[in-house]
Amino acid sequence: MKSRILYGVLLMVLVFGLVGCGKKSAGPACAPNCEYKDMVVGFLQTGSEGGWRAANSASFRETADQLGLTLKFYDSQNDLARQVAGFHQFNQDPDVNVIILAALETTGWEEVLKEAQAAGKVVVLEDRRIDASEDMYATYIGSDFAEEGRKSANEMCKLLEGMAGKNVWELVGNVGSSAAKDRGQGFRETMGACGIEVTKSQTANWSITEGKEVTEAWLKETQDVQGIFAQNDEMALGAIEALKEAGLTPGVDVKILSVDATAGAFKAMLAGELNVTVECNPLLAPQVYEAALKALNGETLPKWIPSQEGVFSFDMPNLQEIADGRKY
Ligand code: GYE
Repeated sequence: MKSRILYGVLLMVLVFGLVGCGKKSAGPACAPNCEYKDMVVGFLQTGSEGGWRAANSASFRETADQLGLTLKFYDSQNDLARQVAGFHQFNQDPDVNVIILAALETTGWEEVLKEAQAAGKVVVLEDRRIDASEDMYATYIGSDFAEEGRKSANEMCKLLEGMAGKNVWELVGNVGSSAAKDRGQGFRETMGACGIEVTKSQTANWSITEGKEVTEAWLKETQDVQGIFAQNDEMALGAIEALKEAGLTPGVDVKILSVDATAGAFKAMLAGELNVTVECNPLLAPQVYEAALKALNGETLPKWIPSQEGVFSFDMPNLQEIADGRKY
């Protein structure tokens, strides 16, 4: 008798288990043999805030043409509400089977992610990570921003070696973004190794203009600063302008380090005004589209595929040659 009850229970678990696993909508008709030509991608880009972003957008546009997939490009104009609205729009679009998100901020995505899952859309995160359950997206492809912060602190320690004071000013990106949060965290984890103190820190929203304005205001308060850590190249270029207008020599009187390694940073390093730039690779589209196609065909992916990056300094002997060979 007991064995019959156990058998019945096991059978019910199996039946409800199979039915229950149908929570997600069925995949696309082409699966498991989808090709790039079958992909219709809704791409939610942050905006167009600087050189890194321009290179990132170009990577997605050019690679879409090369692979023959359909790209629906949505410019969120650096407005979070607009980016969420765009996500809703792609969830309602019957043609879109893949959504790629470069999230302006880490929070606020639960509703649209659930909507996408119910609609059977593949979601891939590029560039920026988000605070959401890993089962709500196929994978995240982007840099280890905390490692970029640690690299920045290590390089700043080298730049300030032997100096009595080690006061550093930090120009922060969009405060809600994973890039800003993690770079700041990584820098603070490592700066103590050489006695660096972050004496001023404020957002300049990734921009040249705000980088200059914030640095100008700080210089009116004090000139007791030995280094500036700018979380992207554009803010460093703004700080360089402010230092020059205050009669200081950037790269000499005040050491300057930034992140991204865009063309603007190489130009400033070649002029001796920027000391170091930590690379952050924007050319992510080939990896992202490949991962999206695998997910469309039902493959399970690692939840993070980190990009590989280097460090460049103004005193590298072949800096001009490196600059001439770069794509952005
Ligand atoms: O550093 C900055 C851009 O998310 C890594 O966003 C990207 C950052 C990059 O605005 O220049």
